[in-house]
Amino acid sequence: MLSRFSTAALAATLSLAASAALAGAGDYAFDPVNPQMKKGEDVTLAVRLTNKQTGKPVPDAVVFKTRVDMAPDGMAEMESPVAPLPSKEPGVYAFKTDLPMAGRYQITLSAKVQGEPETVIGKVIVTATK
Ligand SMILES: [Cu+2]
Repeated sequence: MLSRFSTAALAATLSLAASAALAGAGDYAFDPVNPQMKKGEDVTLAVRLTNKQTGKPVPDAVVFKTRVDMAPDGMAEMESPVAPLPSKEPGVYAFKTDLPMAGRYQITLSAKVQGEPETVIGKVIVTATK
């Protein structure tokens, strides 16, 4: 039978295990390099992937799915084509896309990070200006 103390210790152990399991994809954040940019065709959109625990950029991630649309302004159906561009800086991932009208665009990214079994999913918002 468990004493009150060992029950507490067990609970603590279980919650540690749970947070260790959760410490994964949520440890990474995508942020726009330029949160605001001019609208246009064939614009370069760059996002930075950071490890929130260390504050360091995360290089060599494989971004395998990217979607750009105007969901933040109620135009989720307004999707732009996206093509990857070579990275100029470790931890920065660049894409060629179209921002045809002024307003807010959401970039949804799915990435595989070295040593992280979970898929890292990021949503980044940039504003296109006239
Ligand atoms: Cu639109």
